[in-house]
Amino acid sequence: MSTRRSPNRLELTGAERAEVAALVDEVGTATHGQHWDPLALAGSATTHAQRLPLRLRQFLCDVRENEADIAMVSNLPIDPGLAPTPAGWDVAAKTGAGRREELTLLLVGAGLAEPFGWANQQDGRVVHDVCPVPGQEAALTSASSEIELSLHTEDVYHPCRGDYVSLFCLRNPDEVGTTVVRVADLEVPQELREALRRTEYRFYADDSHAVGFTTGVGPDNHLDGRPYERGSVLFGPHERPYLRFDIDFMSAEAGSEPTDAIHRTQRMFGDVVDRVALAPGDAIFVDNYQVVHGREPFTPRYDGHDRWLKRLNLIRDVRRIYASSDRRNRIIL
Ligand SMILES: O=C(O)CCC(=O)C(=O)O
Ligand SMILES: [Fe+2]
Repeated sequence: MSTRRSPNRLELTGAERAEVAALVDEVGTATHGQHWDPLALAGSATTHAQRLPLRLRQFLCDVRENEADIAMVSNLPIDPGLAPTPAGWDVAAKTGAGRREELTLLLVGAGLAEPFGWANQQDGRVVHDVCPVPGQEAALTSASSEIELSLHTEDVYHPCRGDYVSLFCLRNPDEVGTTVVRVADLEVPQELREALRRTEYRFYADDSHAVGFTTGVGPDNHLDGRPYERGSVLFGPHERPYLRFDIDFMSAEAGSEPTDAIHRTQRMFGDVVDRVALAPGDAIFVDNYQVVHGREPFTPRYDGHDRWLKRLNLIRDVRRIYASSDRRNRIIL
């Protein structure tokens, strides 16, 4: 890992790692045996998480209470017989590649907040796979590789977007960096701050949700036809504001002050961007209200040894999802 400013970090001891591995195996066997049902597991993960090592639970509570913007847990268990990196999330879903690690992330994540998913993302899976996919090298999703994934708020368009996005690293042989910008590191001039608090920005569904809507073609109207929400870029407490941003999936009226503010903000990111090269066994918890994240470009291998992360979205109160729906389900439709 290399960072300009180190995040809150807890490195598990060998004994703690073994405790986590034993809990994962016990929960995996006791609750489901051969039948893999992460959605049901997500519903009981908070209870199971109470049996994680005490130091880990305290660390996660501290992160939550103090609104730490980035937190990292290292030395989590990885199965020595881990499957080759799959060629996409659908392959992982079919073959069960990295299931034990999915459960590890579910349990540790549930120590911080509540797991949830999206019906139109990775087929409604709760834990996602992030790996390079042949043919998607230049996509605007986490399946990309050869282009930079621009700094973004996860699921920027949605009022129930995660409070945290968590990424658990299973492989990262070329030490490819996850990029991060903390809102706390931005020195935003007063007039720009005011422009960013205006509420006329549009935030659109990104390409990972691109199911069930047709979009315009071409760089200028690729957002046409997508669901969007209006809102501000900066919001919340003045002394510690929250941020919502994704240059690829937001807009404001052409030629307006907000459009200028979007581009100024994107340029400011360049001055304070940091990188974290996750190593196997690292799980990072990125506060999706205080940090935008992305990824450096890399050359995919497609030989089973590629970079591979498991990803889990976490919300502080899953009832916000129930209340915005007519079903008691943690998968957002
Ligand atoms: O690959 C990464 O490091 C981050 C990808 C990403 O933005 C995501 O999975 O949400
Ligand atoms: Fe992301």
